[in-house]
Amino acid sequence: MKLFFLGLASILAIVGLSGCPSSSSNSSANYGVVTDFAKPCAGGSQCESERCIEMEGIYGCSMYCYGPGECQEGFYCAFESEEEPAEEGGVATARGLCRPVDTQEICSTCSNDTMCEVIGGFCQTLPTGTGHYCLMNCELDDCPAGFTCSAGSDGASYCYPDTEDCSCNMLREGAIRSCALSNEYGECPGTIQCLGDAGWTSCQGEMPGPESCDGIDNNCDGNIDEGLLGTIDHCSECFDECQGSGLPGTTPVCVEGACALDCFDGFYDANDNPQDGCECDDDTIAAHNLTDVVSSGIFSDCDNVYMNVTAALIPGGSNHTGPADYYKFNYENKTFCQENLQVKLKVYTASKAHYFCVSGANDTNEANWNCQTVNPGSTVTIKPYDNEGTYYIKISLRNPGELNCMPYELQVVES
Ligand SMILES: [Ca+2]
Ligand SMILES: [Ca+2]
Ligand SMILES: [Ca+2]
Ligand SMILES: [Ca+2]
Repeated sequence: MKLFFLGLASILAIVGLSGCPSSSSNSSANYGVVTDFAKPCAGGSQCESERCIEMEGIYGCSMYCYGPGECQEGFYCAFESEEEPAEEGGVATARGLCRPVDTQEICSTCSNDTMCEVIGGFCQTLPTGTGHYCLMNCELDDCPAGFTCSAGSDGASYCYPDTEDCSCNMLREGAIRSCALSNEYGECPGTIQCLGDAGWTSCQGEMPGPESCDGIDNNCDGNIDEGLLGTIDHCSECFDECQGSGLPGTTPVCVEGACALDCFDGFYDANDNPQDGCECDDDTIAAHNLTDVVSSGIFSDCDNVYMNVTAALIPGGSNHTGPADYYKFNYENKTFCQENLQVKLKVYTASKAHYFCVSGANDTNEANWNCQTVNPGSTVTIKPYDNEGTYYIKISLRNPGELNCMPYELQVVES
């Protein structure tokens, strides 16, 4: 056992440093049972034991002790460095002072013994580790649950935590610390909890996972459903899947949280319904400009050859109207027949208004052409002058933005 030969004056000086005035050393101290234990005090002179010590935030009168069980609940017999003077011829008796089993102070970090004074402890290292902690001395009393009395490197006996960890032991049960759970997907915060004698738990919490559309930040990068929400699989919300994938001429897109169709050239969402994609594809019968137009034939007067187009159309989507259709034909006035050249456009009732233009002979200036609106359910006939030459026809949708996938009927006749 290590003995401490500090004089009483030194002890009182330490008490004085901690704010408790020292008493005069008149040796009238009561070394036995006192009646004022834990009574608040301002100095040792107010205590029967002449010892006024810190007890969990206040100063109270303490008492001397000599072994286990002598101190009240919540206190223990902390070894004192001074021994009671021996009777004449007798042996000095090891003596302690009842000090609080202060769970905040036990196992707290320290750099010197003075920092351990509240529990009358000593600043020691643990058998494992390099930190210094306030440990109770167990020369005179038992260690609290979860602590075992064993000899330190200096030969004195100290209460070591069974967990060999001052941060978690029976006195720290329930303590919580933060930790991190990480894997290839990221790093999520978690907590570890002190289970008392069983030590710290492993890090508890959600493991990072691949981001899935669920309103949760699965990979803990601070963003919810990133890379998923706003795509065609999760457009306005999770699992709001945009229609049209795999349909001909159709690419579904999600634009600012709304599904839309990106139609290939020549394809149109003419029913404004993404379920069937860009279901309307334009015909290849007519040209889409004057340069590309191919002659539909040479007609002579009174030859009874009719141009009759029934499968061509001007497709129309809500924001994507098909191009105009152009035709041309040649007219020869051979026999001075009395018939009149006529160009007719019929628009079905279920279709939309069309715009219908026919040129004069050899007139490629569209501004000169004779144009008429053809409303649904009607037929408009344009009679160009019967001069010989090349005639042009242009057909378009009257009102861009109207939906249409209905063919028109175009005829060149004489009558
Ligand atoms: Ca995330
Ligand atoms: Ca998510
Ligand atoms: Ca459609
Ligand atoms: Ca067309």
